[in-house]
Amino acid sequence: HHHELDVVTAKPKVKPPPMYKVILNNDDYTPMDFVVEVLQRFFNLNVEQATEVMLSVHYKGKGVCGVFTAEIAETKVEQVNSYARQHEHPLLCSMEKA
Ligand code: TYC
Repeated sequence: HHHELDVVTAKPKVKPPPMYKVILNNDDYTPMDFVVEVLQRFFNLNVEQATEVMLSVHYKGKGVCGVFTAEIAETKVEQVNSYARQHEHPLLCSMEKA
């Protein structure tokens, strides 16, 4: 329990935190312009970037909005799903380990 005193020879063992991809899932009903707005609002994408991600989701089934630490990713997922439900769209945001 005196490892903390080994200030000179101990190598810095700082590991990066686990990262999570925040995912948008495609559906048949959410309007494309709403998805673009969500991507701009919650992921700070410009309209061109947001349109690119939206179309990728539309054609491939899902797409990555961004990569974040666990707490930030969880908050994004909650905010997007809450916002979509408030607007009565079925848009689903989820996360998976990067
Ligand atoms: N597929 C939807 C449509 O045709 C658009 C859409 C894109 C929905 C991305 C969800 O995450 C999504 N209106």
